Amino acid sequence: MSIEYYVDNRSGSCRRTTSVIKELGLDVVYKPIDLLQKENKSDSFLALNPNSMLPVIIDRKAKQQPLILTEAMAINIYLCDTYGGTHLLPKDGTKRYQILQWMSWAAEHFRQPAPIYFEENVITQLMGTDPNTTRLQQAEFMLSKHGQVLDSHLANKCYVVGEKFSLADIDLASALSQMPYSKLPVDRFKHIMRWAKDLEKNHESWKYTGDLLHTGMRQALNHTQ
Ligand SMILES: N[C@@H](CCC(=O)N[C@@H](CS)C(=O)NCC(=O)O)C(=O)O
Repeated sequence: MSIEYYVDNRSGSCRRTTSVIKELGLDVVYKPIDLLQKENKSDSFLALNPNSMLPVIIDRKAKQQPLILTEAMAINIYLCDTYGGTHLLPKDGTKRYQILQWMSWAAEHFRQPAPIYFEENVITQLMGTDPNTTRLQQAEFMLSKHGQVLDSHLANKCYVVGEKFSLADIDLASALSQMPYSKLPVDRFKHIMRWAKDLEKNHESWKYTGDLLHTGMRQALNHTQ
């Protein structure tokens, strides 16, 4: 097995895949791409992902065409199904489909406001421009609606599906990764806050990738001040 992994540790999307790589103990070849330096816009990177987005993996298996995969959700499902991640995503059974349901909901709904807060409250700061308040209002509307659904679901629960940490927790909690910088207003959802805090406390891989992200973000923001 030889997997190349294109990553920027400050990215919440990459946090999802790095956490799974750590959980599975995979020995991947890290290929750092600096998003702030626009290394994702190079011709060689665009040949891998024309969307110019991280994460990307290339899995080279003997006697097979290399598999280039983009999209954190697809990468995580592939890694779990191929390299022993049934504790994060069972191969079959109702739990698998409940986990996939929440991952899909995270992508379509719950995670949508987070990048808007990040772009308007962090990227504008780095670029020296003003936040777009209309976009922030739209993001706040989405967050109120979807946050309430997740908060109610998590009342009296430690994990999103069943009694175990899964890809569903990773995909949903990643939305909160940039909170200290983006000012994503999630604090009002007390079950979400308790669940997110406990994930950091109880899951080494999740805490590790959170620490990497915060170290990188603090360095990037200090550079601009
Ligand atoms: N849908 C993609 C989103 C990935 C994504 O938003 N990546 C960001 C970093 S968090 C990125 O690479 N942005 C660079 C760009 O937009 O050019 C996934 O889930 O993998």
